[in-house]
Amino acid sequence: MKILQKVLDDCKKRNPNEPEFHQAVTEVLESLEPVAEKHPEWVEAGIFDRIVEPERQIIFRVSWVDDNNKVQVNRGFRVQYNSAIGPYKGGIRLHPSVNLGIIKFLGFEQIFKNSLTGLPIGGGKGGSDFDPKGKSDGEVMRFCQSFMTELYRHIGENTDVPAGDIGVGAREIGYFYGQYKRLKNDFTGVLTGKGIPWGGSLARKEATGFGLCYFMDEALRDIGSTFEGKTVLVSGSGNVATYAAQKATELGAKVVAMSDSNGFVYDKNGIDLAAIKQIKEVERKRIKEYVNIHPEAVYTEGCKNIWTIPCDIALPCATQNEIDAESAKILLANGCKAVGEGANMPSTAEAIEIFQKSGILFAPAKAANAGGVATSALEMSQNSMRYSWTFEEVDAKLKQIMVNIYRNASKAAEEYGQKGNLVMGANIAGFEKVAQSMYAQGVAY
Ligand code: NDP
Ligand code: 2IT
Repeated sequence: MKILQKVLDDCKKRNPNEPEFHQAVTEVLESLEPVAEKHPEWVEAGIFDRIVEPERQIIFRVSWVDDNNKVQVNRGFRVQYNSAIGPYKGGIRLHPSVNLGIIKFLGFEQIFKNSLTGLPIGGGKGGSDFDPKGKSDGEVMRFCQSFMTELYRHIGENTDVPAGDIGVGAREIGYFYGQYKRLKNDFTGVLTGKGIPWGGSLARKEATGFGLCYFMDEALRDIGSTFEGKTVLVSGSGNVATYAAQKATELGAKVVAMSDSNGFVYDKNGIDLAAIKQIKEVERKRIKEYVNIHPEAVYTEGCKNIWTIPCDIALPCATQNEIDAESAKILLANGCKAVGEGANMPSTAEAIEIFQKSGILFAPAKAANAGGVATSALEMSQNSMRYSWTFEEVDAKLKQIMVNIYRNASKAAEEYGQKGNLVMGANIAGFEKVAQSMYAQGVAY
């Protein structure tokens, strides 16, 4: 890197001790070096310096009372990263590992992902170090209400529209929405992933996982392959993992393993998704319960070794940096031919390099998992129209969006002389529209 090295160095210096944020920014800036060469006017206008700095970062106390009447304190975050092409848009993550650096990496990625969808949404992300695991519904409700009691003043249907992420599903969105409406006395599309009776979009729940498979299907066809008859590993067993596994199965693949943060199950007959949904979605229990329903399946403690199972296609759908260099090498040695990232940044930089050098199909998160936020944007459109589309209508739009993202990322890679490099293609295609918009809108003096 020549032109953008200083941008990266300054960014790291200004944001110390945020390794995930540095990782995300490094990858994007490395991809954008040829764009900086081609567009000196963007360098001159400080587009690269500006895009790595969030427009606004909100950090707040979230205090709530647990079931034993004890006061608990968590920290809430909302990073409103970039609004050049639309209102800030991105999920809320509730997980004990959440800190400002994690929310910034996610918010930064979201800028480019949201741009790739072709829909008018800016980038943002939020969350808290609250751990929903083991909490009662009442405790989760009181936490969510307290979180929204501060957040409501910073968001709005034309300002910032949060949604779900790790630890935030239909239950949490319900509690957030109820509190927002109570405080604002306003029924608007301020959150997405809402329940269907109160403004949610059909197919939003399925969208990230389905979209990942639509993207992979299109990319596989380009290299003369399909999901048909393939053995697939899906890490995680939450929202993204469940519906990725369902669509991969519908497309003719056999999903043989899934995981949670404690371990993984291997079922050589193909994972029974009804059992997974019952255990994880309905009962909120651990994936190891699966072997009580299917005694022929094998449970292994520890989630990393899921990548040691031989497969044709790997779909990491749990969390960041879940595939390291060691796992990447094992996947390749076992014959893996394609990796599609459902989670955000699930492969380390070293793992990505290993996949790319091997020449297998590698589909990066910000392109491959954009179906969730794309369908969130479709939910916003339906809310604005006060109208709703059928499941089939939303699903068809989602499919077309994923095909377009694949084609645009492939085209950008080819234009810059890196055919097949979807990491670079996605970063460039996502960036260009945002850069044009920032350039046109000028700098505030
Ligand atoms: P869920 O909370 O529904 O599921 C997360 C799954 O990943 C669970 O199985 C969880 O296990 C596992 N997991 C979470 N953290 C860790 C960890 N530190 N180590 C190992 N396993 C872990 O979240 P989602 O399915 O919504 O999100 C999964 C990924 O997809 C995230 O990276 C998210 O950012 C990304 N994503 C989500 C979108 C969405 O629409 N929801 C859209 C695009 C990307 P356990 O049950 O034990 O906690
Ligand atoms: O990472 C993501 O794209 C999400 N968690 C979904 C964000 C959204 O606004 O639907």
